[in-house]
Amino acid sequence: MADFEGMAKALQSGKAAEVERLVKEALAEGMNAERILKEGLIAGMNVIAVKFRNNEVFVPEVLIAARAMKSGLTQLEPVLAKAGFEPIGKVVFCTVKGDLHDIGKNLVIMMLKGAGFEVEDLGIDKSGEQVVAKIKEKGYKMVGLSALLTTTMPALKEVVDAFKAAGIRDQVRIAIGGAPVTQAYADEIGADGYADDAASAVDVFKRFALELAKK
Ligand code: B1M
Repeated sequence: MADFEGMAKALQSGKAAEVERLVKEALAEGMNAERILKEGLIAGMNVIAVKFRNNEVFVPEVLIAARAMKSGLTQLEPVLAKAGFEPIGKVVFCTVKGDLHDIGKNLVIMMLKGAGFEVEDLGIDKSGEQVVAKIKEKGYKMVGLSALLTTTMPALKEVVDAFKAAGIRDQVRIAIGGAPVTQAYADEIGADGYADDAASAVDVFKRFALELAKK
């Protein structure tokens, strides 16, 4: 029987090799990959997300847990792809034009992946046109944007405006975040959501997924 609890605990402690071993063992004994993902890896990451929100763990612990999650995901991905596993949502994420900060973005992306989202990471310094092009190419409907500088906050609006200019603003949900960003700013520029940390970002994208499923 697969050791889901052991997997979740090893992930929380950042024991990447242990997670990899337990996932491999579970697959070898024929355990369903989706169950391993949900009951082992995502379950472990959810605990970290809650602790992070409550200031019980901090950025280094989250990054170490995320690395352990990645080692498990690497084992699962080929099996999940073959089985046609449907993520709960698909997101294009980047840091906006002029901004090179990516630690927070990477953390949010790791949490999103940990929660079962598929994320296309466009990287840093990306314009509205680049985000629109990627959304069109992939057919995704959710966008996450990070800005860490007051001087690059206007670039968040430029992405929202690029979707308007492309005539597809109503087809996508856009969430923004980053240290200087606020809910008031999100409202001002017409973004659909704002999150002040990685755990809240997961909640925002879960809300988006529900809204889009109803459309
Ligand atoms: Co820069 N930098 N930096 N920096 N840097 C800040 C942001 C700054 C506040 C430092 C300071 O002066 N006190 C300041 C900005 C001031 C301002 O605009 N108000 C600043 C500055 C001025 C600069 C430069 C201009 C410095 C210079 O060259 N003169 C320059 C700009 C470069 C550029 O981007 N064009 C610069 C450069 C750099 C480094 C390259 C050296 C490095 C970045 C390395 C990297 O990211 N790979 C760096 C760093 C490390 C910082 C600080 C120290 C740390 C940022 C960080 O990673 N925090 C930062 C000071 C600080 O924040 N205390 C600072 C940890 C991270 C986990 O938090 O990114 O906030 P954060 O992400 C959080 C939330 O904000 C949220 O979730 C994350 C997890 O909880 N979140 C989202 C983030 N994105 C989200 C998106 C979402 C949702 C939530 O979407 C839905």
